[in-house]
Amino acid sequence: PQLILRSDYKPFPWLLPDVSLDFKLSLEKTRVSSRLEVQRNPNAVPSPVLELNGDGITPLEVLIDGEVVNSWVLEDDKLLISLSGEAHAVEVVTEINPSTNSQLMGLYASNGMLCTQCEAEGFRRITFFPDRPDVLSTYSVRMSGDSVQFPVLLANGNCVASGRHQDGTHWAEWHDPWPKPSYLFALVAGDLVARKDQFTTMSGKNVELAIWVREGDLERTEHAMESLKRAMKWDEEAFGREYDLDLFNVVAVSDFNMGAMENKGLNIFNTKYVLAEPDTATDGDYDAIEGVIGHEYFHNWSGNRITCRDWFQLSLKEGFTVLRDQLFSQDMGSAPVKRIEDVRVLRSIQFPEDSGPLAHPIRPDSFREISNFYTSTIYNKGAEVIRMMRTMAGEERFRKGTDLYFDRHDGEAATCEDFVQSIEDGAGLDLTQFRLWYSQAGTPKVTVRQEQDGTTTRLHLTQSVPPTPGQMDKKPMPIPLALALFDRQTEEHRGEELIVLNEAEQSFEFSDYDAAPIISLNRGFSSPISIERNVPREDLVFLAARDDDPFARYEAMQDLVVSHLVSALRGVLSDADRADGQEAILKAFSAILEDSALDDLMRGELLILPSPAYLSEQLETSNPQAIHEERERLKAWLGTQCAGQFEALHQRASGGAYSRDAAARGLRKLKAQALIYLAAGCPEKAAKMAAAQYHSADNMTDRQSALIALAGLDVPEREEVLDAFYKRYQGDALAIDKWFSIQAQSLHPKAIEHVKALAKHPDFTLKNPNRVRSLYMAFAANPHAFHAADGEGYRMIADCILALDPINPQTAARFVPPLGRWRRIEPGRAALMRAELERIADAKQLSRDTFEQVSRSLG
Ligand code: BAL
Ligand code: ZN
Repeated sequence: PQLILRSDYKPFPWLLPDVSLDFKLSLEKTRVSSRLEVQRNPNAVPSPVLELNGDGITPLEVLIDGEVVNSWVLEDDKLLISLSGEAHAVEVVTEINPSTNSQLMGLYASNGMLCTQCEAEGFRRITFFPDRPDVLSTYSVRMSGDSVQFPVLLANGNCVASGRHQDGTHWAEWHDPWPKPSYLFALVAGDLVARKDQFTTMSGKNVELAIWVREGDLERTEHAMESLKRAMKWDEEAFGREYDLDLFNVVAVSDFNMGAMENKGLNIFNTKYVLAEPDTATDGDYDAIEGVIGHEYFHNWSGNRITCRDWFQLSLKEGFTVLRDQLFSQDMGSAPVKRIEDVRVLRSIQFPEDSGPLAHPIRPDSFREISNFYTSTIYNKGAEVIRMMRTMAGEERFRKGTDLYFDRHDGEAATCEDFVQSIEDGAGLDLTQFRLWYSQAGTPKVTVRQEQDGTTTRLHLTQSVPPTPGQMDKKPMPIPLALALFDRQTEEHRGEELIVLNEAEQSFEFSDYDAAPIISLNRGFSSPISIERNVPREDLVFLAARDDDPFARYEAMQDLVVSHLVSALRGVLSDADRADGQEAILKAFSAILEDSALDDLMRGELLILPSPAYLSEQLETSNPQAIHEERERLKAWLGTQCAGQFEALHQRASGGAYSRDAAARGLRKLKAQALIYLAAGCPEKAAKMAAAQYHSADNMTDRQSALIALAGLDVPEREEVLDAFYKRYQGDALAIDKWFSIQAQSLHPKAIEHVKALAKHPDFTLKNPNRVRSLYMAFAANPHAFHAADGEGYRMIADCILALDPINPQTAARFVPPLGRWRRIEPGRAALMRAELERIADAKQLSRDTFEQVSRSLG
């Protein structure tokens, strides 16, 4: 497959101001007639040929200005039409079979309904089109189909007409007045019902809201609707953005590659991010729904009104929209907890990506298959990069920058550079050097040395950005560091400061400290970097107990645990050191357990140990099973030492009536943590508590946390509760996904055998992405099972990739990164991982998606 370069960008030679599409809908044979009004683009190099992308389709008929013509050729899926004049009407007819579309890109059938997914390059599977984000058109869509099978017909924009034919079919016409690229096109036809509501915008316009689902799911849409209204209001207040159509539709589908999709006026969602009621959705699910509903809605401005010039600019819309959804969730709930959760995702997913073979800058320079670049780097690091600009500018000036961006580029297909320039101009910030964050991959490493000279404290900082594929030498980047210096005597600091490290080596001085202060650094995670510094254990214990920045408090706790576990894994921990390290962690733990000023959501957060993925990042190469064992050993020790406290905590947290307020959610989080530690330290007691919690639970959060604890234990209650869960939720796809993933990710020594058996379960199918992920993504994230020394786990993931690739390449390729980590794994396992990648590479007819990921991983 061809390598596409960012530097090759050229504007499309033709403009397509208006597009009309006519769909004769049927599950097996949908006929699509398109009419494109084309004009020469005065700002592009002229071409006598109109080049339209296609993918797996053939033209049945091509007309120019109403006449059937033969002046076209089909070349490698591209339809090349010769045009002589300045402007023409080009019509193309195609036929597609939605029911055999297992890739779930383009128009496909899901449980008897029809829906679309066009980002990034799915529209070309529906009709021939310049399927690139910088070609903006207004769309008129006519659909007709069986009125019993498809009673609801939806597309982007507003419904302008509808009616019935005498043969029992019906039709609807939709018009979207806002010019958009083809990736934002959407259509839905099916037997759906809606929760309807309204929203009045800040200028007083009324917007009809509807969330469309299968009939039995209507009860589960209240939270999504409330989240949507909150998101609409928040975007007006936080970013001055008002909704711009009379209608906003959301549709939930159970077969979906992504989480959701921001099609103009017609968001299509994975059911996972819409449906919630206490019996079926955890607190985490509720939060995720609020976040994703917000995210897709916010795209209406950051993505739709201003879209991307080309796919290299993906982070322009995704990084910014992730930041917007993060800030929204921070404002709706606990800001510190949300910040910690976001950093945890970054460190467990994006940091490993940035230090592996698939590392790429947030604005990549090349790709073969754009689907492979919907990554944590583009999304989460992209958000962090924009967050740094916000930190440096301050909220008010940052808002001036975003206002300018929205004003300046409304209606355009823009670039990351346009965004940075707008922030620079609007916020009054010099971002010359900062632009390197867009072009350099890799997580910067900052080393810190603290020196006390009389009453002067000096911080010597160095930075380096590690080499990544295709980028061996890096330049220093501006790294904003929020810090506070705690006076040892008063145990207070004199206020938070922001310093910016922008050289390879730099020193910062702080005066009037009689003794070396305790330094709280990178507060709020002001920069997405890793920090290397030797902080005395007692200072970390102090910060974990006392820092007024909640993130820094969490960080101190993490550092305490990470440094202990990493020393143990490096084999440099004497018995005495081990005992001292454990005691320090215990002291910090007890302070957290006992601190009456802490809210329980935050307390629960502080008790979560660093993830195995983050721990493995601290080592050049690692044995993931050894990391797992060392981490479990600490957990068991803490579980035993704090058994009484955890039991008391569990007791305190049990018994209250279900509520979704922060206090009740905090208690459920504590129950989950208590069971996790007790299961490690006192398994029999934990099994009884977990089974009792399961049976008395009135909500999914408590059921799930009980099941997670039990799934890892070899106790009689395990089977009993797993069966009870299955019977209770049989037929409820999202709940059964949890049943699969809890077992696949369990601590049970036989997890690998359980996964093999689950792959043969009648409810397992490779055709539904949620189900595949619930089994195999959970398994690939289970270090002790996936990294079994004999390579069985690697074989299973490779087999999954090979079986899934012909069905759904986009989803198959997402399973390659866990194997691609081989260079960071100890040599024995690395060889086994590499061998599996080579086995995949040798397969015939590999998709472009999987081919690219495997070849980069072997590279
Ligand atoms: N644009 C793809 C799904 C999302 O990021 O919202
Ligand atoms: Zn997005």
